[in-house]
Amino acid sequence: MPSAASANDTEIVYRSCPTCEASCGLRVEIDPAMARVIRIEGDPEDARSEGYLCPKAYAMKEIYEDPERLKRPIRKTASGDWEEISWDEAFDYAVKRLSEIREAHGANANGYYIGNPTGHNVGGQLYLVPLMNALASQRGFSAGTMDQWPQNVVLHLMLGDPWMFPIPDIERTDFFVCMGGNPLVSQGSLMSGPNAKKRLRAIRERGGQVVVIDPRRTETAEIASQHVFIKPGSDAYFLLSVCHVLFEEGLVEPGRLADFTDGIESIEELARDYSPERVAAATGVDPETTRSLVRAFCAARGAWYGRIGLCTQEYGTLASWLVYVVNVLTGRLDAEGGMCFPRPATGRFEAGRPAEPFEHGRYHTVARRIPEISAQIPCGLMAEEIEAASAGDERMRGLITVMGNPVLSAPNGPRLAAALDELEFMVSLDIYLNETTCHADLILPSTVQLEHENYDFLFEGTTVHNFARWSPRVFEPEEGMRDHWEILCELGARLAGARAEVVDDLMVKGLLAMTVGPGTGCPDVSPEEAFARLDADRGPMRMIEAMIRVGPYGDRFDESAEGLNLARLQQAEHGLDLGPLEAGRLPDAMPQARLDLTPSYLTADLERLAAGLEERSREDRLVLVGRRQIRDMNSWLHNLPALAKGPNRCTLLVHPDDAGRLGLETGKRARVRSRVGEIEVECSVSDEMMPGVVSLPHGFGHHTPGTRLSTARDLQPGACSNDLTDETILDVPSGTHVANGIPVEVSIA
Ligand SMILES: Nc1nc2c(c(=O)[nH]1)N[C@H]1C(S)=C(S)[C@@H](COP(=O)(O)OP(=O)(O)OC[C@H]3O[C@@H](n4cnc5c(=O)[nH]c(N)nc54)[C@H](O)[C@@H]3O)O[C@H]1N2
Ligand SMILES: Nc1nc2c(c(=O)[nH]1)N[C@H]1C(S)=C(S)[C@@H](COP(=O)(O)OP(=O)(O)OC[C@H]3O[C@@H](n4cnc5c(=O)[nH]c(N)nc54)[C@H](O)[C@@H]3O)O[C@H]1N2
Ligand code: SF4
Ligand SMILES: [Mo]
Repeated sequence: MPSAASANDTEIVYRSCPTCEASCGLRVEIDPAMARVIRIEGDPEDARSEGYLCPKAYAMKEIYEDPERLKRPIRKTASGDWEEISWDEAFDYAVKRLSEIREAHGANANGYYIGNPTGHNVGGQLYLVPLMNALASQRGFSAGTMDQWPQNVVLHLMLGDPWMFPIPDIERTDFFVCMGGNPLVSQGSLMSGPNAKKRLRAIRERGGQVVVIDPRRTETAEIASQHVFIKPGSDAYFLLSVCHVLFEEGLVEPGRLADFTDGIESIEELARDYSPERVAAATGVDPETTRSLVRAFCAARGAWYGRIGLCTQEYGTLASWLVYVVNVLTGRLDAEGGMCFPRPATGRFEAGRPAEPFEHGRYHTVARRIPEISAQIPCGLMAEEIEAASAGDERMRGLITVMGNPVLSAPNGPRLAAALDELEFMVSLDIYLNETTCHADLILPSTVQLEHENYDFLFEGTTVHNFARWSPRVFEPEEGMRDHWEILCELGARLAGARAEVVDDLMVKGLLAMTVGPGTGCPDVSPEEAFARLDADRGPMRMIEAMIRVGPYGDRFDESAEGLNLARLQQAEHGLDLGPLEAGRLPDAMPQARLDLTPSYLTADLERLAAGLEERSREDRLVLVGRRQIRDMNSWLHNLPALAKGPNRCTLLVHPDDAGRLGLETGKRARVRSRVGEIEVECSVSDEMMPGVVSLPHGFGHHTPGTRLSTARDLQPGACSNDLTDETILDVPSGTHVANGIPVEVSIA
């Protein structure tokens, strides 16, 4: 609740911004009587963000005020209009239709797609469980297969935990290598930390170096010590050449990692054929540049980092794996100033948790027999799994989308949009009637950020500096609105024939049964006692309380002790600073006893890589990569005037040489064509691109009739880059789509 009164009957509320991973601390000035936001500023007392904020901080205000956001369940009528219905009717309708489909065609006839904002909403994340359990469908899709899935696969195999990401210790590193990420704009992904610019500048100010390896001279490259162009999709070759040099020049020094790591020596053999000279034609990187980079990295206290440009490419798993390999060979994993493991207050990365086996291929898609990987199916295959022409009787007939807009964000959107209309039933948990949800039969909207409390759950596990942060609800939602977790829990419970309160209690009790009582780290309290002592009401904060009290900083259910509990968390209105990243957390913090540097599941893919080298060395095709911009967040902030105003942002960047050859000019329109589609966009000629590479942001293309996104349509309609993304090309071991390095033809429109 509002914490401090000031003059003019306004109040100041401190909370974090849930829009991107950085989770900046904000100071929100409100008029409580009018339920209005007066201004949003950075919170100077937040130790992580120190007053920083980006233009997207205003999204919280503008989403809250957006007249087009949905507040009540709406159902599509027979004539295609929408009618508001009560929550009870809405849940009944969804449960009836999904159950009918399941009874007639089995559990797999229903499927689900989970979108990105789930990770920014603690209730959204935790309460997927009852819904998933109740659906019991193998048809699970998420934005992860357009994102970090290769990294999950690699970490699962190497450490035993797919979610324990090593994060660059950028506060202490002296040499930061950044591949396939643009933290100045994204604010760091899997290196969550506000004000990436200041943090990266600080490396250089203390005499260190920042090296960016990217097919575009990005905003991050502009402030780096060195920028190296690399051909899209060739990073695995390049990283093998880095390993080659490390062995050739006697620079392999894993240090203490050698005590619990298997496979270090095998890398020498695997990298033998990949000298910098041999891969130069494929990567476009001059061999001497590679060699001097490797030497300089080894001479400093470095962190080698790779992000989405390395994931959503043809060899995404190998490239992601090799980044970790380089850090292990040089002793930089789990070392100060290297790649470290955060220590979340919820205790997710503590010693003693069991390793879950990596599973894949337990079932396959119907249309083209593509295997599941850790229960994920590539999201771009949704269309062919729905189409009767592709999947026949075993097709997907019912779909739940949760905070996702796959028609714009997943590959080959037009095919998906058409397929969605073949579904027998579709329900979307979303706040907008957008390009995806307009195909639904029912939309269930939640409260928005300022109307519910939050805890930065996912990103305390990916942060560059340990912290814990609770955010209060700023405004009471209007009568009859529901939080996202309530919708998930109710839907899951009703599908299972249970009551939501019972399901909610069982979730907490199930958690406590594993974490307190004899044989646990909290042996003196029984699960029943612990449950009775929880302060929070039902819902996600009760789950978080149960976690933090037994976590590494917790009070172990002893209120007289010093440790963290709900009250102490909530009192820390600027967030709790839990110190810099710790080194030396391995091997204890990983569920596997030993770190497996060369899992055969990964090394098997080296054959595919080897087979592609010759063609890559020869080719001179034009390829498309993505581009994030500070005012966008994937597809969904374009309906907010403060963020959508200004010039057209959906422009195609083209190198002057390519532009000259193709007759393109800045401001002129270009036609971009791929195997699957064609769009028209405005050009911008710039030598920030590598010759042969063009760049286009994703998440645009707001012109679908029947949506309620008038601001987006008027101010930033753009065109959708994923109309060009070929859904059939996959990074094989992870089943991740290739959104970077798409072959395209460009001509004057
Ligand atoms: N070409 C290309 N495509 C890409 C990428 C790329 O780099 N290039 N990046 C990929 C990545 S990394 C990601 S994460 C995905 C994102 O893919 P998605 O998650 O599918 O797409 P978003 O655009 O983030 O859509 C978010 C949806 O959540 C809804 N929403 C937002 N807040 C709330 C809320 O509080 N409650 C409810 N109920 N709904 C809410 C919005 O209305 C919107 O419909 O896109 C991927 N697509
Ligand atoms: N402003 C803003 N911030 C965001 C988002 C947003 O949409 N807007 N999205 C959020 C989400 S969901 C995510 S997942 C993160 C992603 O965060 P980042 O990983 O930092 O994402 P990008 O800014 O897309 O940076 C990807 C970079 O990879 C480069 N690249 C493309 N192909 C290749 C390649 O083959 N090799 C190499 N070496 N580089 C390549 C691109 O040129 C680009 O500079 O950002 C988050 N933050
Ligand atoms: S950088 Fe991210 S967390 Fe910080 S204000 Fe911008 S959108 Fe919010
Ligand atoms: Mo993402």
